[in-house]
Amino acid sequence: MGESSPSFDKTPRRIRIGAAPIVLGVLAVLIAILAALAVWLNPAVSDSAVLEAGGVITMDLFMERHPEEGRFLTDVYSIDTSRPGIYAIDILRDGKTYDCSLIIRDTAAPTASPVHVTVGRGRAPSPEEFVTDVRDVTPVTVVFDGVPDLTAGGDQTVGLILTDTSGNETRLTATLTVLLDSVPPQIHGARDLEGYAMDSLDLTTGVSVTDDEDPSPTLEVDDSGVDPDSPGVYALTYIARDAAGNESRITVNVTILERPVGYVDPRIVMGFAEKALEGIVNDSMDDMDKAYAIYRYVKYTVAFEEDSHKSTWSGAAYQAFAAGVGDSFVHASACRALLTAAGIENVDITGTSGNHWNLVYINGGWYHFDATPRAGGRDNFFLLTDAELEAYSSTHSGSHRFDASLYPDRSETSLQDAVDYGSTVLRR
Ligand SMILES: [Ca+2]
Ligand SMILES: [Ca+2]
Repeated sequence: MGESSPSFDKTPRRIRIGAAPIVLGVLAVLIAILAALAVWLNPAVSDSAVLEAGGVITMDLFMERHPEEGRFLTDVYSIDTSRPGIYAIDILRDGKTYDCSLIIRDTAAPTASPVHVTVGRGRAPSPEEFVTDVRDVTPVTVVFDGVPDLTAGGDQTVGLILTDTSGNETRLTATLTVLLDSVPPQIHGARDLEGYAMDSLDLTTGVSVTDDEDPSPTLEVDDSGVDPDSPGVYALTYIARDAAGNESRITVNVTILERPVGYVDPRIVMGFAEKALEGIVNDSMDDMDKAYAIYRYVKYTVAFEEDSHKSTWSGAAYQAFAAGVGDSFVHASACRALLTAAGIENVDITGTSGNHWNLVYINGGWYHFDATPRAGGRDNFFLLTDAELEAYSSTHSGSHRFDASLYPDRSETSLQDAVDYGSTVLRR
């Protein structure tokens, strides 16, 4: 039995010699499969990639290794990456073309800042009014999260939902203030206006607005229908609004006049008047002192001559300041400029004989004021009552008769005790 051992030993040796190439072949196949599997699991070019909306398409989305070796055959710059979707992209690498897909996803929710909204009764605000600075790569819709209560006055919190086209949501809150004021504001002092072509019209002096609730209602002037350079009659509208949105309107006529020959811009005249005032009044004077200084200034520096620019008061006043001579219209117009510059209310008055002088408001009443010098210079007309003026007028051919109904009511209290016409100052 022991002799049979050698033949027993040879048999497995033959088997081992013959099996070696098979094992190697199997290993080679296995390696090849593993290699193919590795390439399949981790290809040189991925057949799909994902990009967040708004991003930039780059080769490394498709190739982990050596993206510089790839080239886009598709014009990727023509793809709007703000639009989610699946896009076909061809890539060339190592002479081979790969058909790939780019998936653009929007996973970022919108961002925005809340806005405090104030409305009056009866106006329903839109949800969009409550947000500003809305950001997202896709369009965003805004809706209320619950309906605001427009019947409740005061502040309330309003919920808002912002949604992008991919369904990403952002919720935020804002404050809504509802004003229950329903009374429109009142406009005061609106009146018809008149001016000369090419001048800037002062549209708001003397016009004011008040409201029952709003401490600072707005005043708007709609002068879009006024052509200030062309003579004509135009409509101008004052529009007042309170915070609750209540509105009131007053429309007035603006008459633009042709500039007469020799027309002088009133602002030029007021410039002369302010300069003259500097030399004759000071802060220690009251209105009556100032009026007296103006009276004497015009009476003694503007000589009398039967000549004036009759067309406009500003032209006549200009003649007084520039030429220092003129008739009663020139004197009264110079007084108007000086009194106005001094802040003293005054009104032009024209007598039935064509004589001109002023009414001034002093010590709570209106008085006659006529600084036109008369022959001899002895006649004086500083703050006269109707009776005092008539005493002169009746003995001088009715020089100062006038239609009393056209002017403010005059005071009947004489101020003449204060006046010494020989003195440069009043008795006080
Ligand atoms: Ca988004
Ligand atoms: Ca109101």
